[in-house]
Amino acid sequence: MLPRHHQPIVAVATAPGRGAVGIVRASGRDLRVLIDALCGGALAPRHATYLPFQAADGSPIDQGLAIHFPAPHSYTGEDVLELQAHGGPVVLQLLLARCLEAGRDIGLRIAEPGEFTERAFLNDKLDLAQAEAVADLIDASTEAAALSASRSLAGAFSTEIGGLRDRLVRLRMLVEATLDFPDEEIDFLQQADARGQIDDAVDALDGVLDHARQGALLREGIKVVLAGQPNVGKSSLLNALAGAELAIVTPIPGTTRDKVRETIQIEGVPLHVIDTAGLRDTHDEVERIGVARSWSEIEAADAVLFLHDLTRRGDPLHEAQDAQIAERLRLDAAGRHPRVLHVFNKADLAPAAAPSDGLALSAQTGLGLDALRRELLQRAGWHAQPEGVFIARTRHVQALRRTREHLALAREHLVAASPAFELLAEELRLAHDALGEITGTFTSDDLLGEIFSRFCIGK
Ligand SMILES: Nc1nc2c(ncn2[C@@H]2O[C@H](COP(=O)(O)OP(=O)(O)OP(=O)(O)O)[C@@H](O)[C@H]2O)c(=O)[nH]1
Ligand SMILES: [Mg+2]
Repeated sequence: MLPRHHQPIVAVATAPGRGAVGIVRASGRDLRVLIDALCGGALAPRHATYLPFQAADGSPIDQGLAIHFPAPHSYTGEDVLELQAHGGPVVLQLLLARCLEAGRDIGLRIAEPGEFTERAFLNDKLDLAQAEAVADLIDASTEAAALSASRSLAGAFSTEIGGLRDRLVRLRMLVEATLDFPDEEIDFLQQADARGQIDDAVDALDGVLDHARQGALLREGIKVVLAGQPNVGKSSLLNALAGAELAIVTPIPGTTRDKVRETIQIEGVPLHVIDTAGLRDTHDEVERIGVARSWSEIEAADAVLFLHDLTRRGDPLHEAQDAQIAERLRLDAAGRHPRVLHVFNKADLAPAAAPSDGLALSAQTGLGLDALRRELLQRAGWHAQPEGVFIARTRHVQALRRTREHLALAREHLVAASPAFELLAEELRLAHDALGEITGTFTSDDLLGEIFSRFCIGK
């Protein structure tokens, strides 16, 4: 623990602005001084007491509920005091200032973002994956994301990680024990079916990895860029997907100059859809900057919808320009690329011309939009029922992948013609460490700082 972890902290826990109730929360090893000063004496543990919050001269700042959660039975595991006052910004600032004044002698200071949850983590109230789920629950942009964050917070993800960890611990104990008996190493490991155990661990890990990927998708979504020549209907498609008139649509080619971004959800999976300026060579300075931005969005996209105008199919100029874009998108000879989906728009005007190598739709009538949504979900890699998913982050997926790599190397050492048992033991240790990063058993202070700094203040 760092010195700052020993200092008592205080913050307004409710969102800024006016509200029926506003909460000031303090946490520290011993908050008696603060409680006496503001509440006029000790409080019954975990009971709401209605009382005046006292200023230094004894006059009331506000009347409200005070609750004392004595350590260790609190959110942070420390002494926690919660003051529920009227939810006006000025009242809450007055209360906060009064707390700081009354707590000066015990070193009370304003909490940094996420510091309450960080303490809960440091005091083993939550593991790191659960602490992250707290932030994800607060930040959830869809119902499915919120419910899955709630499952992670309740420990669903941590339990799966715990199961994997137990397997690794058993394997490590087995291998380390054999290191003490060099002559019988091979027999010993064969008898215990070490290889079978590694294979089982990899299978179990793949299951968790799949769940975590789905959870990360639910939390982070994917970035979908609408690209194509001017006037093919990119902005119309964005508006149709979003169900709102977000981007300007006109029959004039080159309407969109800057990117327009909107997050939509399909079955609870957030898709960050970006409409871009139509791709063409132009002498217009503004449009040229727009086109450059389009390309940088395309490069950073998880999926690119390459739009074509069905009514202009066969038009040599249109086809030649599409071919130029295709080249820059690095499509193969058959016009394919894993990230690129061909979308043929304006199907309402050319119903017979729907090609087989993409989706035909009409941004104007909505024809074919459902098929596009299904295709996008599939491309995103979504195949779960949202009810069973727990939230996860890219960080978790990466740690699981690293665990898997070390297990694969461990297996290679085990099955080698002349097995290197020290290296096998080392790979298992590295696999164990990588797994521990998820729940925070092995996590650097830098990473912790990074994770908690993204929380809101007071949480
Ligand atoms: N009939 C029909 N017209 C469409 C459809 N989609 C778009 N349009 C029309 O095509 C024209 C261009 O649409 P936009 O959505 O502005 O096209 P864009 O690709 O964003 O064009 P730029 O911003 O210039 O690159 C407008 O007149 C739209 O009304 C469609 O599905 N059917
Ligand atoms: Mg446009």
